[in-house]
Amino acid sequence: MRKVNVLKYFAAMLFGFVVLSLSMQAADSKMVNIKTNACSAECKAKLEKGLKDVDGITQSNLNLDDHVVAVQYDPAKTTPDQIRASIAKIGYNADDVKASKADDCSSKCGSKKSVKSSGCSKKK
Ligand SMILES: [Cu+2]
Repeated sequence: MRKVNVLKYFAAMLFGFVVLSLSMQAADSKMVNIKTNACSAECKAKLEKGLKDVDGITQSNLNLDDHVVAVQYDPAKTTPDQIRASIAKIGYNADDVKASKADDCSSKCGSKKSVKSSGCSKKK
């Protein structure tokens, strides 16, 4: 009998913990969509890899069709403006923030949609 009660207690604890951690996760992360000029698989890899190293960013995914990067972040650690600045530093325009280095892969794509699947370093 006692054993059953202990099991129930642990089950309730576990359930409570799961609910708590899920709600904390939801409260701790926000999403922001940022328009970039990144357009190729090469850009995507570079941008997502760069954002992965930024403190407060938990996840990012660039959509190559509309050039919008969806960034999941911790609002206690960073802000959309800081994320835009980080994207500009990596080498891409982010909404109104221009990339800090113009000579980038992104300046070679942009015009042609066909660049999408190939790398930007490829000569036209
Ligand atoms: Cu590119």
